Amino acid sequence: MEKIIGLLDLDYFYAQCEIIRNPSLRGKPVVIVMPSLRENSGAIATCNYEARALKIRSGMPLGLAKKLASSETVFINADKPFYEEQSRKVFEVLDFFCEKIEQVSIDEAYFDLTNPSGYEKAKELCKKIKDRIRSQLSLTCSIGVGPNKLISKMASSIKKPDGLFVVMPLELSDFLSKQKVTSLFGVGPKTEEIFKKNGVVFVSDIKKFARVDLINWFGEAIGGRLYDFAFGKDEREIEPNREKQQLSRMMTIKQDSRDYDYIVTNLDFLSELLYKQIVELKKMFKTVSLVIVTERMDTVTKSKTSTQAISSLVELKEMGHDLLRVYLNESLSNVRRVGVRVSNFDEGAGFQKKLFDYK
Ligand code: DGT
Ligand code: CA
Repeated sequence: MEKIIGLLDLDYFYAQCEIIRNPSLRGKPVVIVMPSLRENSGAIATCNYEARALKIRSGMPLGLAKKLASSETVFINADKPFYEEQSRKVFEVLDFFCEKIEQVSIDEAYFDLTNPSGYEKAKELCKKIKDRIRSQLSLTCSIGVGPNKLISKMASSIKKPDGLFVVMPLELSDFLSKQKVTSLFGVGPKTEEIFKKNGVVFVSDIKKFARVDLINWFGEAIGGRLYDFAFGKDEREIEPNREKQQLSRMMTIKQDSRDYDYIVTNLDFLSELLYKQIVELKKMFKTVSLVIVTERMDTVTKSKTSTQAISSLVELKEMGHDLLRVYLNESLSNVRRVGVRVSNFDEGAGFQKKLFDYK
Protein backbone atom coordinates (compact mmCIF):
# COMPACT_ATOMS: atom_id res chain seq x y z
CA MET A 1 0.00 0.00 0.00
CA GLU A 2 1.19 3.50 -0.83
CA LYS A 3 2.55 5.28 2.23
CA ILE A 4 1.05 8.59 3.34
CA ILE A 5 2.92 10.52 6.03
CA GLY A 6 2.01 13.66 7.97
CA LEU A 7 4.33 16.06 9.78
CA LEU A 8 2.80 18.22 12.50
CA ASP A 9 4.78 21.27 13.59
CA LEU A 10 3.43 23.75 16.13
CA ASP A 11 3.65 27.38 15.10
CA TYR A 12 6.11 29.74 16.92
CA PHE A 13 5.76 27.26 19.72
CA TYR A 14 7.29 28.76 22.88
CA ALA A 15 5.87 32.19 21.98
CA GLN A 16 2.43 30.70 21.27
CA CYS A 17 2.47 28.98 24.69
CA GLU A 18 3.11 32.35 26.37
CA ILE A 19 0.28 33.92 24.38
CA ILE A 20 -2.26 31.27 25.45
CA ARG A 21 -1.18 31.83 29.06
CA ASN A 22 -1.54 35.61 28.68
CA PRO A 23 -3.89 36.44 25.78
CA SER A 24 -3.25 40.20 26.13
CA LEU A 25 0.07 39.49 24.33
CA ARG A 26 -1.75 38.57 21.12
CA GLY A 27 -0.89 40.93 18.27
CA LYS A 28 2.27 42.22 19.94
CA PRO A 29 5.77 41.03 18.98
CA VAL A 30 6.65 38.33 21.57
CA VAL A 31 10.25 37.16 21.96
CA ILE A 32 11.29 34.17 24.08
CA VAL A 33 14.73 34.43 25.66
CA MET A 34 17.03 31.69 26.93
CA PRO A 35 18.69 33.75 29.66
CA SER A 36 22.36 33.37 30.46
CA LEU A 37 24.07 33.90 33.81
CA ARG A 38 25.47 37.23 32.70
CA GLU A 39 23.12 40.13 33.07
CA ASN A 40 21.39 41.34 29.90
CA SER A 41 22.82 38.56 27.79
CA GLY A 42 21.17 35.45 26.42
CA ALA A 43 19.88 34.12 23.13
CA ILE A 44 16.54 34.15 21.38
CA ALA A 45 14.80 30.74 21.47
CA THR A 46 11.97 31.84 19.19
CA CYS A 47 9.53 34.66 18.55
CA ASN A 48 6.08 35.08 17.01
CA TYR A 49 5.49 36.25 13.46
CA GLU A 50 5.00 39.88 14.54
CA ALA A 51 8.55 39.81 15.97
CA ARG A 52 9.87 38.01 12.88
CA ALA A 53 8.57 40.98 10.85
CA LEU A 54 11.10 43.06 12.81
CA LYS A 55 13.82 40.60 11.63
CA ILE A 56 14.21 39.02 15.08
CA ARG A 57 15.18 35.34 14.72
CA SER A 58 15.89 32.15 16.74
CA GLY A 59 19.49 31.89 17.92
CA MET A 60 20.05 35.66 17.75
CA PRO A 61 21.86 37.30 20.72
CA LEU A 62 19.48 39.15 23.04
CA GLY A 63 21.37 42.43 22.54
CA LEU A 64 20.77 42.41 18.80
CA ALA A 65 17.10 41.45 19.24
CA LYS A 66 16.64 44.39 21.63
CA LYS A 67 18.07 46.74 18.99
CA LEU A 68 15.60 45.43 16.40
CA ALA A 69 12.63 45.47 18.79
CA SER A 70 9.79 48.00 18.64
CA SER A 71 8.50 49.75 21.76
CA GLU A 72 5.65 47.25 22.20
CA THR A 73 7.88 44.16 21.85
CA VAL A 74 7.63 41.88 24.88
CA PHE A 75 10.65 39.80 26.00
CA ILE A 76 9.88 36.74 28.15
CA ASN A 77 12.30 34.28 29.73
CA ALA A 78 11.70 30.70 28.55
CA ASP A 79 9.61 28.50 30.86
CA LYS A 80 10.51 25.08 29.48
CA PRO A 81 8.35 23.02 31.93
CA PHE A 82 5.25 24.93 30.80
CA TYR A 83 6.07 24.34 27.13
CA GLU A 84 6.72 20.67 27.82
CA GLU A 85 3.32 20.38 29.47
CA GLN A 86 1.59 21.95 26.44
CA SER A 87 3.61 19.69 24.13
CA ARG A 88 2.52 16.61 26.07
CA LYS A 89 -1.13 17.64 25.71
CA VAL A 90 -0.76 18.25 21.98
CA PHE A 91 0.74 14.83 21.33
CA GLU A 92 -1.93 13.18 23.44
CA VAL A 93 -4.45 14.62 20.97
CA LEU A 94 -2.40 13.13 18.13
CA ASP A 95 -2.28 9.79 20.01
CA PHE A 96 -6.06 9.80 20.03
CA PHE A 97 -6.24 10.01 16.23
CA CYS A 98 -3.15 8.05 15.11
CA GLU A 99 -1.50 4.75 15.84
CA LYS A 100 2.04 5.28 14.54
CA ILE A 101 3.75 8.46 15.73
CA GLU A 102 7.41 9.49 15.82
CA GLN A 103 7.95 12.58 17.90
CA VAL A 104 11.09 14.35 16.68
CA SER A 105 11.18 17.39 18.96
CA ILE A 106 9.16 19.26 21.56
CA ASP A 107 6.84 20.57 18.84
CA GLU A 108 7.16 18.21 15.86
CA ALA A 109 6.05 14.69 15.03
CA TYR A 110 5.67 12.46 11.99
CA PHE A 111 2.53 10.34 11.91
CA ASP A 112 1.26 7.61 9.66
CA LEU A 113 -1.77 8.42 7.49
CA THR A 114 -1.68 5.30 5.32
CA ASN A 115 -4.94 4.16 6.93
CA PRO A 116 -7.65 5.33 6.31
CA SER A 117 -6.52 5.05 2.71
CA GLY A 118 -6.29 7.93 0.27
CA TYR A 119 -5.21 11.55 0.34
CA GLU A 120 -8.74 12.94 0.68
CA LYS A 121 -9.30 10.99 3.89
CA ALA A 122 -5.82 11.87 5.14
CA LYS A 123 -6.60 15.55 4.63
CA GLU A 124 -9.92 15.24 6.46
CA LEU A 125 -8.17 13.58 9.41
CA CYS A 126 -5.52 16.33 9.52
CA LYS A 127 -8.28 18.97 9.61
CA LYS A 128 -9.82 17.16 12.58
CA ILE A 129 -6.47 17.00 14.37
CA LYS A 130 -5.89 20.72 13.81
CA ASP A 131 -9.44 21.55 14.98
CA ARG A 132 -9.08 19.43 18.11
CA ILE A 133 -5.72 21.00 19.06
CA ARG A 134 -7.20 24.44 18.54
CA SER A 135 -10.44 23.82 20.44
CA GLN A 136 -8.87 21.92 23.35
CA LEU A 137 -5.58 23.80 23.73
CA SER A 138 -6.01 27.09 21.79
CA LEU A 139 -2.84 26.28 19.83
CA THR A 140 -2.30 26.36 16.07
CA CYS A 141 -0.05 24.03 14.16
CA SER A 142 0.93 23.41 10.56
CA ILE A 143 0.66 20.01 8.94
CA GLY A 144 2.33 18.76 5.79
CA VAL A 145 1.20 15.57 4.06
CA GLY A 146 3.06 13.60 1.42
CA PRO A 147 4.27 10.17 0.31
CA ASN A 148 7.30 10.23 2.64
CA LYS A 149 9.02 12.08 5.48
CA LEU A 150 10.99 14.39 3.19
CA ILE A 151 7.92 15.71 1.40
CA SER A 152 5.66 15.98 4.46
CA LYS A 153 8.30 18.04 6.28
CA MET A 154 8.76 20.36 3.31
CA ALA A 155 4.99 20.64 2.85
CA SER A 156 4.48 21.60 6.51
CA SER A 157 6.28 24.91 6.01
CA ILE A 158 4.42 25.96 2.85
CA LYS A 159 1.31 27.38 4.51
CA LYS A 160 2.75 28.22 7.92
CA PRO A 161 1.30 29.39 10.35
CA ASP A 162 -1.93 27.40 10.84
CA GLY A 163 -1.40 25.63 7.51
CA LEU A 164 -2.33 22.34 5.94
CA PHE A 165 -0.59 21.47 2.69
CA VAL A 166 -0.83 18.19 0.82
CA VAL A 167 1.54 16.98 -1.90
CA MET A 168 0.21 13.98 -3.81
CA PRO A 169 2.59 11.69 -5.74
CA LEU A 170 1.51 13.16 -9.10
CA GLU A 171 2.32 16.68 -7.88
CA LEU A 172 5.75 15.74 -6.58
CA SER A 173 7.91 16.84 -9.49
CA ASP A 174 6.15 20.19 -9.84
CA PHE A 175 6.32 20.78 -6.08
CA LEU A 176 10.04 20.01 -5.86
CA SER A 177 10.95 22.20 -8.84
CA LYS A 178 9.77 25.25 -6.86
CA GLN A 179 11.68 24.39 -3.67
CA LYS A 180 15.17 25.58 -2.86
CA VAL A 181 17.85 22.99 -1.95
CA THR A 182 18.05 24.61 1.49
CA SER A 183 14.59 23.20 2.22
CA LEU A 184 15.88 19.61 1.85
CA PHE A 185 16.46 17.58 5.01
CA GLY A 186 20.12 17.74 6.05
CA VAL A 187 21.16 20.73 3.93
CA GLY A 188 23.03 23.21 6.12
CA PRO A 189 25.25 26.19 5.20
CA LYS A 190 28.24 24.03 4.11
CA THR A 191 26.17 21.84 1.79
CA GLU A 192 24.39 24.91 0.44
CA GLU A 193 27.76 26.51 -0.37
CA ILE A 194 28.89 23.50 -2.43
CA PHE A 195 25.56 23.39 -4.26
CA LYS A 196 25.84 27.11 -5.00
CA LYS A 197 29.35 26.72 -6.43
CA ASN A 198 27.90 24.20 -8.87
CA GLY A 199 24.96 26.37 -9.82
CA VAL A 200 22.40 24.35 -7.83
CA VAL A 201 19.77 26.57 -6.18
CA PHE A 202 16.48 24.73 -6.70
CA VAL A 203 15.92 21.06 -5.96
CA SER A 204 15.27 20.39 -9.66
CA ASP A 205 18.74 21.77 -10.54
CA ILE A 206 20.19 18.61 -8.94
CA LYS A 207 18.71 16.57 -11.79
CA LYS A 208 21.17 18.23 -14.22
CA PHE A 209 23.89 16.19 -12.52
CA ALA A 210 24.57 12.49 -12.12
CA ARG A 211 24.42 10.61 -8.82
CA VAL A 212 28.19 10.21 -8.99
CA ASP A 213 28.63 14.02 -9.06
CA LEU A 214 26.75 14.39 -5.78
CA ILE A 215 28.74 11.52 -4.31
CA ASN A 216 31.93 13.35 -5.33
CA TRP A 217 30.73 16.53 -3.65
CA PHE A 218 29.29 15.09 -0.43
CA GLY A 219 30.48 11.49 -0.08
CA GLU A 220 28.64 8.21 -0.67
CA ALA A 221 25.88 8.34 1.94
CA ILE A 222 24.93 12.02 1.91
CA GLY A 223 25.46 12.49 -1.84
CA GLY A 224 23.37 9.43 -2.67
CA ARG A 225 20.59 10.50 -0.36
CA LEU A 226 20.45 14.07 -1.71
CA TYR A 227 20.31 12.70 -5.25
CA ASP A 228 17.30 10.54 -4.33
CA PHE A 229 15.68 13.53 -2.61
CA ALA A 230 15.79 15.45 -5.92
CA PHE A 231 13.37 12.83 -7.29
CA GLY A 232 11.23 12.97 -4.13
CA LYS A 233 12.48 9.57 -3.00
CA ASP A 234 12.90 8.95 0.71
CA GLU A 235 12.75 5.48 2.23
CA ARG A 236 13.00 6.56 5.87
CA GLU A 237 10.25 4.88 7.89
CA ILE A 238 8.31 6.34 10.81
CA GLU A 239 9.95 4.96 13.94
CA PRO A 240 7.23 5.05 16.61
CA ASN A 241 8.68 6.36 19.87
CA ARG A 242 5.66 7.40 21.89
CA GLU A 243 4.28 5.41 24.74
CA LYS A 244 0.53 5.52 24.34
CA GLN A 245 -1.06 7.72 27.00
CA GLN A 246 -4.48 6.25 26.40
CA LEU A 247 -6.16 3.44 24.52
CA SER A 248 -9.70 3.52 23.21
CA ARG A 249 -12.34 1.86 21.07
CA MET A 250 -15.36 3.58 19.58
CA MET A 251 -18.30 2.57 17.36
CA THR A 252 -21.56 3.87 15.90
CA ILE A 253 -24.44 1.82 17.26
CA LYS A 254 -27.02 0.43 14.84
CA GLN A 255 -29.86 2.61 16.11
CA ASP A 256 -29.76 5.81 18.14
CA SER A 257 -30.89 4.78 21.61
CA ARG A 258 -31.24 5.57 25.31
CA ASP A 259 -31.87 1.98 26.27
CA TYR A 260 -29.37 0.89 28.95
CA ASP A 261 -29.36 -2.82 28.04
CA TYR A 262 -28.95 -2.13 24.35
CA ILE A 263 -26.08 0.33 24.81
CA VAL A 264 -24.37 -1.88 27.40
CA THR A 265 -24.20 -4.79 24.93
CA ASN A 266 -22.28 -2.54 22.53
CA LEU A 267 -20.14 -1.11 25.31
CA ASP A 268 -19.17 -4.57 26.59
CA PHE A 269 -18.17 -5.60 23.08
CA LEU A 270 -15.88 -2.55 22.86
CA SER A 271 -14.44 -3.22 26.34
CA GLU A 272 -13.55 -6.75 25.25
CA LEU A 273 -11.76 -5.49 22.12
CA LEU A 274 -9.96 -2.85 24.12
CA TYR A 275 -8.97 -5.35 26.80
CA LYS A 276 -7.21 -7.53 24.20
CA GLN A 277 -5.01 -4.56 23.30
CA ILE A 278 -4.44 -3.74 26.98
CA VAL A 279 -3.17 -7.29 27.54
CA GLU A 280 -0.96 -7.16 24.43
CA LEU A 281 0.64 -3.93 25.58
CA LYS A 282 0.85 -5.14 29.19
CA LYS A 283 -0.84 -2.02 30.56
CA MET A 284 -2.55 -1.38 33.89
CA PHE A 285 -4.78 1.68 34.13
CA LYS A 286 -6.56 3.76 36.72
CA THR A 287 -9.01 5.81 34.66
CA VAL A 288 -11.87 4.57 32.53
CA SER A 289 -13.83 6.98 30.34
CA LEU A 290 -17.09 6.56 28.54
CA VAL A 291 -17.29 8.63 25.37
CA ILE A 292 -20.75 9.29 23.97
CA VAL A 293 -21.59 11.09 20.75
CA THR A 294 -25.22 12.13 20.91
CA GLU A 295 -27.73 12.16 18.05
CA ARG A 296 -26.97 15.92 17.77
CA MET A 297 -23.28 15.07 17.34
CA ASP A 298 -22.27 16.54 20.71
CA THR A 299 -19.45 14.63 22.40
CA VAL A 300 -19.86 13.88 26.12
CA THR A 301 -17.14 12.20 28.20
CA LYS A 302 -17.64 10.69 31.65
CA SER A 303 -14.62 9.41 33.56
CA LYS A 304 -13.95 7.48 36.71
CA THR A 305 -10.57 7.00 38.37
CA SER A 306 -9.77 4.16 40.71
CA THR A 307 -7.22 4.56 43.49
CA GLN A 308 -5.80 1.15 42.58
CA ALA A 309 -4.42 0.17 39.18
CA ILE A 310 -6.94 -1.98 37.34
CA SER A 311 -6.14 -5.06 35.34
CA SER A 312 -9.33 -7.06 34.88
CA LEU A 313 -11.94 -7.08 32.16
CA VAL A 314 -14.68 -7.42 34.79
CA GLU A 315 -13.61 -4.18 36.47
CA LEU A 316 -13.29 -2.40 33.12
CA LYS A 317 -16.81 -3.43 32.15
CA GLU A 318 -18.26 -2.50 35.55
CA MET A 319 -16.75 0.96 35.45
CA GLY A 320 -18.19 1.39 31.95
CA HIS A 321 -21.63 0.35 33.20
CA ASP A 322 -21.47 2.84 36.11
CA LEU A 323 -20.48 5.64 33.75
CA LEU A 324 -23.30 4.79 31.35
CA ARG A 325 -25.80 5.00 34.22
CA VAL A 326 -24.40 8.42 35.13
CA TYR A 327 -24.71 9.57 31.51
CA LEU A 328 -28.31 8.34 31.15
CA ASN A 329 -29.30 10.03 34.42
CA GLU A 330 -27.83 13.34 33.41
CA SER A 331 -28.67 13.52 29.72
CA LEU A 332 -31.85 13.32 27.69
CA SER A 333 -30.20 12.78 24.31
CA ASN A 334 -30.11 9.55 22.36
CA VAL A 335 -26.74 7.91 21.94
CA ARG A 336 -25.37 7.68 18.39
CA ARG A 337 -21.77 6.58 19.00
CA VAL A 338 -20.30 4.96 22.07
CA GLY A 339 -16.68 4.53 23.10
CA VAL A 340 -14.55 3.35 25.99
CA ARG A 341 -11.13 4.69 26.85
CA VAL A 342 -8.52 3.78 29.45
CA SER A 343 -5.75 6.11 30.59
CA ASN A 344 -3.61 7.03 33.58
CA PHE A 345 -1.39 4.00 33.08
CA ASP A 346 0.37 2.62 36.09
CA GLU A 347 4.14 2.47 35.74
CA GLY A 348 4.48 0.29 38.85
CA ALA A 349 6.61 -2.83 38.88
CA GLY A 350 5.11 -6.29 38.88
CA PHE A 351 2.19 -5.36 36.67
CA GLN A 352 2.91 -8.13 34.24
CA LYS A 353 2.36 -10.83 36.80
CA LYS A 354 -0.81 -9.28 38.15
CA LEU A 355 -2.22 -8.80 34.70
CA PHE A 356 -1.58 -12.32 33.57
CA ASP A 357 -3.01 -13.81 36.74
CA TYR A 358 -6.36 -13.03 35.20
CA LYS A 359 -5.81 -14.98 31.99
P1 DGT B 1 7.81 27.90 13.54
O1 DGT B 1 7.73 26.42 13.61
O2 DGT B 1 8.72 28.40 12.46
O3 DGT B 1 6.48 28.58 13.48
O4 DGT B 1 8.48 28.43 14.89
P2 DGT B 1 8.96 27.63 16.18
O5 DGT B 1 9.23 28.63 17.24
O6 DGT B 1 7.95 26.59 16.54
O7 DGT B 1 10.32 27.02 15.68
P3 DGT B 1 10.83 25.53 15.62
O8 DGT B 1 9.74 24.63 15.21
O9 DGT B 1 12.08 25.54 14.78
O10 DGT B 1 11.28 25.21 17.11
C1 DGT B 1 10.38 24.81 18.13
C2 DGT B 1 10.78 25.40 19.45
O11 DGT B 1 12.11 25.04 19.76
C3 DGT B 1 10.74 26.92 19.44
O12 DGT B 1 9.46 27.45 19.77
C4 DGT B 1 11.79 27.26 20.46
C5 DGT B 1 12.81 26.13 20.37
N1 DGT B 1 13.95 26.58 19.54
C6 DGT B 1 14.03 26.65 18.20
N2 DGT B 1 15.21 27.15 17.79
C7 DGT B 1 15.92 27.39 18.93
C8 DGT B 1 17.24 27.92 19.17
O13 DGT B 1 18.00 28.27 18.27
N3 DGT B 1 17.60 27.99 20.50
C9 DGT B 1 16.78 27.60 21.52
N4 DGT B 1 17.21 27.70 22.79
N5 DGT B 1 15.55 27.12 21.32
C10 DGT B 1 15.12 27.01 20.03
CA1 CA C 1 7.51 24.83 15.21
